[in-house]
Amino acid sequence: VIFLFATIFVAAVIAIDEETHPSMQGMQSLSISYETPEQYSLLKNYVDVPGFDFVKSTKDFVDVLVTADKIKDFKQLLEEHRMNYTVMVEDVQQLVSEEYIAQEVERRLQARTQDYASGRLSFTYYPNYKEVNEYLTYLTQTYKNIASLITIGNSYEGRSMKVLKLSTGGGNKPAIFIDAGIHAREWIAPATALYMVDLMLQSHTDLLAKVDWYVLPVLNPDGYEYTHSSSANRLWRKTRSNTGSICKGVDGNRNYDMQWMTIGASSNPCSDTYAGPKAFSEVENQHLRDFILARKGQIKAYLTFHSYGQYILYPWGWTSSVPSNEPELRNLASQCAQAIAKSRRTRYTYGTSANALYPAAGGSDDWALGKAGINLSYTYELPGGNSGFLLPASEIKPVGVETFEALKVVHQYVTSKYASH
Ligand code: 0X9
Ligand code: ZN
Repeated sequence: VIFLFATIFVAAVIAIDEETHPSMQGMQSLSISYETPEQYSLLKNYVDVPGFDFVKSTKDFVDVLVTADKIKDFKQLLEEHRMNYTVMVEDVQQLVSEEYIAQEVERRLQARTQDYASGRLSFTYYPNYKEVNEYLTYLTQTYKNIASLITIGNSYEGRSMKVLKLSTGGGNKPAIFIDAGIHAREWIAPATALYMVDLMLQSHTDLLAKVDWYVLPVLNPDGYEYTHSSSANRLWRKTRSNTGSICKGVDGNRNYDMQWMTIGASSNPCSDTYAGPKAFSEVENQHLRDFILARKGQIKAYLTFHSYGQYILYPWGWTSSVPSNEPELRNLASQCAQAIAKSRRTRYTYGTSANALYPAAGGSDDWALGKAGINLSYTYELPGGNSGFLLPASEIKPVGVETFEALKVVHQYVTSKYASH
C-alpha cells in the first residue's frame, strides 16, 4: 500500500512539474513577423496554450518559445499563412545548459579571489540572491558614509528585501528610485542595476552630491532564486506564491493597483501574465508600495528594469491615451535613448507602453505615476541579444556602461528641476 501511495505521489509530482515546466529539450525560440490582422489573430490563438510561451509581443513581431512536440506543426502553419519567421535559438535546453556551465566556471574562478570573500562582485556572471545580498553588505562596509541598507520586508518565502540607499547626507534632496528583477528570468536587470551602482560609487560620485538614490536590485527574490536553483527553472517569470491553484505565482507587473485586470493581464493562475487574485496580492509589491508611499514627496523618478527588447517605456500601459506630462516624458526618454546610442550604438525605441509595446494594466510604472504621483516613471527593457533572457554574462558590463549613460541624463534632469542650487 505504501509503495502504491509513493508511486502515485511521485507520478503526481511529475505531472505537476510537467504542467509548470514544459521540457526545454528541443524547444525552439522563433521570432515571427506579422502584417495582417488575420495573421495576428492566428498567433493570438496560441497565447496560454501549453507548449507555447510568448516571451515578447510587439506591433510587428512576436518571439515565442515552442516545445519540441509542437514545433513542426507550428512551423508548417506559419508557412501556410506565409508568415516570415527566424529560428533565434535552435535548442533552448542546450543554451540554458551552456549558460549554467559558463556561470559555474566564472563563479568558481571568482570564488578563489579575495574580492569574492569580501562580497565584491566581478560582474562576469549573474549573481544569485545570496551573492546580491553579500555585495550589498560589502558596499555598506566599503562606503560607510554613503551606503546603507533598508530592509523593507520579507518575500512570500521569507527572503529579506533590501533597498540600498546611497546618500551623502544633508536633508531635502530629491531621490531617484530604481528596482529590478520583478520578472525572475530577466537576469540582466538586477545585474545592470548593481553594475551602475558600482560605477557610481567607484568613479561617478558626482551623481551623489545633489540626489539620493534608492536601489532595490531584486524585487522578486523567490522567483529570482528559483531561476538560479536549477536550469529547468531558468525561464520562470512570476513570483512563487500559492494562490490556491496547482500553478504557482503571480506576474508581479500585472499586480499593481492601477486599472488592475482591465487589459493585457490574465485571470488564469497558470498563465505567465496572471494578475493575481486581487491587486497587491503579492507581498513583495506591498513592500515596494509602502516604501515608495512613505517617500512620496522625495522620490522624483521611478525606474524599473526589465528585459528584453531595448525599449524605454513610460505610462500609460493600460490605455493608449497619454498622461498629461507626455511631452516631458517623451523628451527625457528621447535624450536617454540618444545617450545610449552614442555610447555603444545600441538602438532603443521609446514611447508609452501601450503604444510602443502592448497594452497591459497593473504595471508598477503606471502605479508610480498614477497613484504615487511620481511624474518621471520609466520601464527599461534592456537588451537580450539573439537569445533573449539568456544573454551571455559577458554582456553585463557593456550593457551596464551604456545604460549608465541614460541614468546620467535622468540624474541631470532631476537635479536641474528639483535640487536646490
Ligand atoms: O509586460 C511587461 O510587464 C513588461 N515587458 S516584459 O517583457 N519585461 O514582461 C512591460 C511593462 C510595460 N509597462 C506596462 N505595461 N505598464
Ligand atoms: Zn519584465
